[in-house]
Amino acid sequence: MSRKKAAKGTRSCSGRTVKAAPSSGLVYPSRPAISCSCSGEFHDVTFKVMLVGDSGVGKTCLLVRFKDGAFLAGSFISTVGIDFRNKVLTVNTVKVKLQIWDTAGQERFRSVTHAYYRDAHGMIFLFAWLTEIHENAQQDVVIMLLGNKADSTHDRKVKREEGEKLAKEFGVPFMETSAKSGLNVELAFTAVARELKHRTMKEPDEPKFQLQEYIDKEKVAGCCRS
Ligand SMILES: Nc1nc2c(ncn2[C@@H]2O[C@H](COP(=O)(O)OP(=O)(O)OP(=O)(O)O)[C@@H](O)[C@H]2O)c(=O)[nH]1
Ligand SMILES: [Mg+2]
Repeated sequence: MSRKKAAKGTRSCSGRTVKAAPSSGLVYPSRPAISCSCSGEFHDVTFKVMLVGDSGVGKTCLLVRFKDGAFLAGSFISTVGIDFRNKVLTVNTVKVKLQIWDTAGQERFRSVTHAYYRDAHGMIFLFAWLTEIHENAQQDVVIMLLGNKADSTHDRKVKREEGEKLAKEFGVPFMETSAKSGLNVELAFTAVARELKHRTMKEPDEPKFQLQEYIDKEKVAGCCRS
């Protein structure tokens, strides 16, 4: 397998303790725990996926929507440093654990969060940081671009067409999401899990998983109500 090694067959629970950044030795607790990521659920394979993007684009909300099915309304509490949650998905009978890292978008944390990119298997970008993908990520990392806040014309900063253009330029898949309504949130993470699982556990005669095709088939078009 050409991929970076994924941890296989563990039953252990990694807990919610945030690891120190490899280069800085710092530990950054984030907003108070909403639920414990320690499910202890059995899984066959684990992948590390990063959520990256400017402050306020909705990374934490997207993760909470995916993990807990809820929307964090109310005042915006910016993430401090980095945090992670685990979620186990079933992909063709294989239990895939995604360890999803929620990075802080604020400039002052970038050196800390960059340290975590290196061993990531997947990266989900919520606009704006695409140039950094190629500087910091491994060659074979799975990348996806999301335009979040598709529920609102007021809050979203980038139009769908701009997102599509940007994604085309960088050759990465793109879709619109909304942490608020839940639009395409499950799909975004599932698509990354499927691609990673396929790359890692591909049968010799199995056709290549087409990530963009899968997204195009499954995604729901965004709407513009606020
Ligand atoms: N309308 C709308 N608002 C959203 C959506 N996702 C997030 N928000 C709001 O956007 C603000 C920022 O959301 P966060 O998820 O905390 O942003 P973040 O990207 O984690 O920001 P940092 O932690 O600073 O990097 C909050 O006020 C959310 O309520 C969405 O899909 N639709
Ligand atoms: Mg955040």
